[in-house]
Amino acid sequence: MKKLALVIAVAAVAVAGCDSGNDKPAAQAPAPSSNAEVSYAADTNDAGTVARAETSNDALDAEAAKAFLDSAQERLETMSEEVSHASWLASTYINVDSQFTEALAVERYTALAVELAQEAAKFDDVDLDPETRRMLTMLKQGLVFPAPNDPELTAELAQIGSKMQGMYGAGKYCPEQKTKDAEKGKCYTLTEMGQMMANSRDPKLLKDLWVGWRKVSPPMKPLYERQVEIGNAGAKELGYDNLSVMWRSKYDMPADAFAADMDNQWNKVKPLYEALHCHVRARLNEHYGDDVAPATGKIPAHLLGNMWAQEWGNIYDIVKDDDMEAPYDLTQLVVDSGMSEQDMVKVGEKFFTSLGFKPLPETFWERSQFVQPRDRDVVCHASAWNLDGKDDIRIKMCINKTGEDLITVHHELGHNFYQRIYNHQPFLYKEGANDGFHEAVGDTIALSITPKYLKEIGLMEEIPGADKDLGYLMQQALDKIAFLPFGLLVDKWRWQVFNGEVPPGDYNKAWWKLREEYQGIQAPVARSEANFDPGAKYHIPGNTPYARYFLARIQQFQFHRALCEAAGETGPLHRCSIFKNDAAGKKLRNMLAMGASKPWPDAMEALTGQRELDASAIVDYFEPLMVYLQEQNKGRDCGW
Ligand code: X8Z
Ligand code: ZN
Repeated sequence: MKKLALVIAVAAVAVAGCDSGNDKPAAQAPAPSSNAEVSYAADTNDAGTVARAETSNDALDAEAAKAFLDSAQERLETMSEEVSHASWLASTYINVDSQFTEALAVERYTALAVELAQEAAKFDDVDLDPETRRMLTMLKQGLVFPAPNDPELTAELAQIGSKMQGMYGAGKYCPEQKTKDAEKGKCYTLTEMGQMMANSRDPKLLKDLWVGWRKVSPPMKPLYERQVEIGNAGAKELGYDNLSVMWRSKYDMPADAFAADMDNQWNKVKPLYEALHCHVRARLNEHYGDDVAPATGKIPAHLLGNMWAQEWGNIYDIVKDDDMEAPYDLTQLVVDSGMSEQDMVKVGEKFFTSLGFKPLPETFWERSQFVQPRDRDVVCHASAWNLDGKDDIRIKMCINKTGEDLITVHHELGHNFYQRIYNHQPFLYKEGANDGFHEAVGDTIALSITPKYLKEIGLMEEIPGADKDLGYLMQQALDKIAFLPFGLLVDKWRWQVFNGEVPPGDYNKAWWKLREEYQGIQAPVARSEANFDPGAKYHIPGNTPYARYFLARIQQFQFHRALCEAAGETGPLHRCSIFKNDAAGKKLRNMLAMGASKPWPDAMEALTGQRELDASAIVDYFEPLMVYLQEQNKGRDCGW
């Protein structure tokens, strides 16, 4: 998700109008939990006044911590609502005024959040109950890019954020050559270029668009460099070695253990990726020939149907066997049904309400952005927002009538339904169990968009036979499996940048090293440090951490498996749909309502019975495809 980057960038989620707690004196705060009281009682006898004073100080500190948290949450809640509205404007009307307003709001919010985070650190040595300790820790970790305690740097950081976001959102490319599919003199938005990357099979145009879009980012490089510098200084003031450590510390385990778990999960799914890569490369070679798509080595990044080569579902037609008919073409179904962009969102809403979620509020329909406005620049990258921490939920998209966007609609709605179902939690817990959970909800639902489901909602007439399953799995793998190394490497790059391992002079080189190593792809033209290719991916200028998407790809299959079990489905996982299933709905709703109130393994356990990430679910789901790929790859020289 991108819960508005800037709110993500500064803290939890936007909320408003909490009831009380601000100036509550410590004595009126809720009673501190056991620790302080027990030790007070135990120490009163002969230790006399000293012990009494010490323990009562402890008790006072515990109470002070709670009072502080009450007040901090109320202040953040109020101010985050202000930031949300300013950021919504800046994302839906990109101009100097909206950017100015947003930067000012972010600056104020960041200053407050930093002040409170530093205040929270004063309780580090106080003996506190686990709940209070957890909240204080979350308060310290709430910022994505903390500023140091310096008004000028805080303002500079906020301005850089708004500026880069605006540069990305307003980015366009105007081809210099006329080609079959592109006109000379016309300027294309990223959304339009994305469609052309998906549908064109003209390698010349694909390369031109690939190179052209990346002209948006070199001017961002000095800004990014500075942003990292200031953010690192902010992280240090909060007690972290650097931003890399801070970013990796948000998963209820030590930072290095988190990075190790990511690698561990990757190693489990890597054979699947390597098999897919090998097969796709062979098919591209058959389609384009040696000059454009060599049979060995790394795949040229412009041929995979996506601007970043992160999901490959758009080249299904090139990859499939002649007789590998997919059970459906989702884009065709959307187009044939004649549905509008808003209807696509209604389809998504219906799935959630079938699981017992409350329908979306009227304001959602009034305030969301579904289509790209014709007369102004907006940030088209899909996102889901909760502006007031209650019911002012919205999505912001530039929807195309495609299967890909129907899935993205479900993804975004997953964020909104999650945000709404935990909106009774205190401010600091109005978050996903971790950010991977947030990204996984809508995707989990979308795994239930099976032929059986599509027939049930009237989009398909017949449920195809099992002979179409392989085509379905191939389509799914081209998106889900192809994404995994990309999901992993984006933050590997940022972590190296943050901890200084990669200096600014090597930004682009390090990016391509990771792209080549993990994805086995390569740039279609020579790159240098005059380019800043990471900046051409939304989440870099948008400051949205990316490890969450990798986690979500693993988790969503775990969630899907558990929900299908709850629904009593016994067939293959790829044929299971939980549409209208009460038991599955209840399980999902209960877990989501926890928000971030418990460490994520508790939430995972509530839904799946497991306390850990488990890649076996995704591996099992694709097992029949893996058998097919291994057969196909016999005699091929796989790897890169
Ligand atoms: O950014 C997104 C969502 C919004 S949170 C559309 N995604 C990542 C991306 O587009 O790069 C979803 C999949 C990965
Ligand atoms: Zn998302």
